[in-house]
Amino acid sequence: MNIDKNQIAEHNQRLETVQQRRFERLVEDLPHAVDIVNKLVDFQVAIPSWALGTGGTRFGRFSGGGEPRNLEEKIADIGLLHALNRSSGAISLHIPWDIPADYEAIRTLASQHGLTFDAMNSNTFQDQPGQTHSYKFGSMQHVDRAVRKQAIDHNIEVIKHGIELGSKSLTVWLADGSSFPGQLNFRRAFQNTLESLQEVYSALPADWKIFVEYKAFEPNFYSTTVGDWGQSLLYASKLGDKAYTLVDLGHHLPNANIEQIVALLLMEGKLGGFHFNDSKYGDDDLTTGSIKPYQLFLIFSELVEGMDARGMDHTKDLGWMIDASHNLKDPLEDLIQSVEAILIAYAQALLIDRPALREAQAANDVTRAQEVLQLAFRTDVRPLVAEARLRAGAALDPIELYRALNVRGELVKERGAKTVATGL
Ligand code: RM4
Ligand code: MN
Ligand code: MN
Repeated sequence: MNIDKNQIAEHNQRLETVQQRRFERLVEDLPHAVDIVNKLVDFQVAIPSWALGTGGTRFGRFSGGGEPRNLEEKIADIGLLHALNRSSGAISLHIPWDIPADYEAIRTLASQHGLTFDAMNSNTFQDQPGQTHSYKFGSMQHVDRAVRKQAIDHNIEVIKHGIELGSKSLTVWLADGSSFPGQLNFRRAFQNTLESLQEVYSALPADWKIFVEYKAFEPNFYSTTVGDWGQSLLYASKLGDKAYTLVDLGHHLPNANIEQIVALLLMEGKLGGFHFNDSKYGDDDLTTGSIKPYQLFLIFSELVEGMDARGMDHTKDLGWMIDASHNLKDPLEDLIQSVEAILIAYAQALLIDRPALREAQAANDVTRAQEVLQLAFRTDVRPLVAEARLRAGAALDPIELYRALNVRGELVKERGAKTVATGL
């Protein structure tokens, strides 16, 4: 199925008067509103190929039907999303779930939908059919050099697929760790992992980045070999200039101050990428902004402040990606909501009166500092985000249009009710 420009135009026509009124009212109080809208138009968030099917839990999986059966259909789904919001212009692939059979055809298909290829993801957390060595006891950390070598070779193969597609980065998330005290020698595990990553690093093209993603626990529950931002930063620093830390919002211990982590990584020039999602407990992979929108805003506040302090380009200098996959909502509706939440938090962060905040901080005026932040957070910026969509040729209300066009119903008709996308 395709969504054409006329369908979007008709939908927008119906909602435009109300939007105009809301936008104009907001502009009266916000002199920089148009600058913010322009920044929102430019901001793109990559969609992970594995978020297009209904995510399972370890207790079950309830497919909503019409799930993409192959890479082509995953691209088509993100194409629909991008047509609706014009903010999802990239796809992030996971290998071997998404090995392209024909690079040229896949590149063409993606560009027809206005999509580029964001970070490539390797997978050494599952054993694949026919694989020589098992990753049961880890991959890059493994005590056996042959297993490590297999994991290294896999990552190099992922880079090769990425080169063919025009990707510029590799994200490495390792499930490596231990579940029982005594199982691992921590130093040995770290050294093995570092050496393995070094071999992968030396296969990176000059204009590529490698993102080292950390996670506090799961699937291992006693130790994780890239367990937190400190460990990730150690690896990234030892690897070199092309290596960065990747922050996945769901990968921290409860109540971690993620905004502070982000600020310091940016200060060190070592924040590379971001996986957005939300969570109550662990790596819940819930819709971004659904549980802790204030935290998301505070994170964006540090992102904007830290990027501006280094003169970074908001759209290009960090890898922005959603990493969510849960089991209740229609995945496309979930992604529309996540992208919207990200743009709202970004817009609110852009609204913060920075000079006033700096002044309050310098004067130890704690009350005022909170007022400045919360004034931005409590501003309803949805008309700005909607305006950005309108100007970019997207739908004013993407979920409404998605439902009005019965996109899921059409996908079920095309693909069947029992299709299961590759992924978790
Ligand atoms: C992990 C991590 C990775 C993702 C896998 C599927 O928890 O978030 O980024 O590639 O899940
Ligand atoms: Mn992730
Ligand atoms: Mn995760």
